[in-house]
Amino acid sequence: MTRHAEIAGAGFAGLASAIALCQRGWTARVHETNRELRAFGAGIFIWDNGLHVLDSLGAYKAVLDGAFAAPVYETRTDGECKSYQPINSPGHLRLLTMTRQHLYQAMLDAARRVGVQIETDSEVVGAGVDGELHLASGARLGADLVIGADGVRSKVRDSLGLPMDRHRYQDGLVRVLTPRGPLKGGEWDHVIDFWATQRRTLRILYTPCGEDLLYMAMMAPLADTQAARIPIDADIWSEQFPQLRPVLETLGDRGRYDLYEKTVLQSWSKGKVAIVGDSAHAMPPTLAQGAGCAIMNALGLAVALDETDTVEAALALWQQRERPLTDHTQRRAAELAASRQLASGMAWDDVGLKAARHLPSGTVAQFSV
Ligand code: FAD
Ligand code: 5PR
Repeated sequence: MTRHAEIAGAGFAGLASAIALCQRGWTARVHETNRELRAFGAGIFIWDNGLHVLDSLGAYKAVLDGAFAAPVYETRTDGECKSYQPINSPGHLRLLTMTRQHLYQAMLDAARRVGVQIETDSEVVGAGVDGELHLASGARLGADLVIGADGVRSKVRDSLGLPMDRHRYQDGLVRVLTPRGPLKGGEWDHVIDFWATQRRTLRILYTPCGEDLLYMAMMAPLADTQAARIPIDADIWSEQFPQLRPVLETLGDRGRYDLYEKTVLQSWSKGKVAIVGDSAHAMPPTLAQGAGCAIMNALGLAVALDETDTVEAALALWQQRERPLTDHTQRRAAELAASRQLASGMAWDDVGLKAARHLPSGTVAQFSV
């Protein structure tokens, strides 16, 4: 008997879940509330662990083709080098940067190849623990497994009344993509985490995403209404980061500000419903592992379903096996967000890199290409 999953949300978690299930003989239908399938205009970092998952999902080759592999990740605070980490060379961790749309398209293509069904303009309002997905249209869809991959404001999660802690932080990021302009070659091919702590604390995570595109994650406290504003005030930011003025002046009204937040669920499942990705474990982006953990756990869920006789047993095994690493990563990301310790080059220790070094369930050490 073919088993069937109904999935809320065609983000990274929903697509990864659907692909991994279809690869294992399930059918899967994903419901996306938006009319169009696309990711918003920012960049994203994917560490080794996430790359392994993408390989297992059949999306790695397409991701590699068009992603950027910076040779170095630096932290510079008030002009002083705080860390200088080689990446992407033999003996070092891999950390690719790309646009969200690039990653998303590679996953969408992989999903279509394995027969994932995607319904756009299909809003989910909740779920039933016996395996039902509830749509805004009134439809109730039965399934062997329901997955809530509907992001940080998950309606599936909330409809189940799963106990949850939510935390918001003082800082957030304006994220923006822009042409690299004159900032190319040499040090401008590095990822550079620029911090300025004099007068006001601001930060720009300067991230090449390819030959021509630059991603900037611009951190400002929510309370700094001048810096957290869109359109970006090129003068305020250039005063702290004069080297970046040529690109800061090109931003126009682009960018989106999101506050750091964290949600911790008591359980990632109830009955035949699993909660995957940000809906289960949103975390501050300080370790760049939100999507990495989301797709690891999506794959891990399909692996657990393969190893057990019932969905309930699989959900228990899945959480027991996968949750400790995500909890660890979320805790460390939260500490870094609250303390601003990244300004002293603090992320590159065994604690911070534990997820990046992990070989996820359902993956093999050797990449296929
Ligand atoms: P989402 O990406 O939020 O997807 C949820 C999907 O569900 C969306 O398509 C949404 O439209 C849909 N949806 C929502 N509600 C409904 C509904 N009711 N019915 C139907 N569909 C619905 N992670 C990294 O790994 N690396 C990074 O560099 C990184 N940088 C980040 C920077 C910032 C500032 C932030 C805030 C996060 C960052 N992350 C990063 C985290 C990463 O973006 C998230 O962890 C990841 O997007 C989670 O994927 P998801 O599929 O769980 O949720
Ligand atoms: N580090 C990385 C990152 O992508 C972000 C942060 C830290 C690699 C956000 O994009 O602190 O926000 C951060």
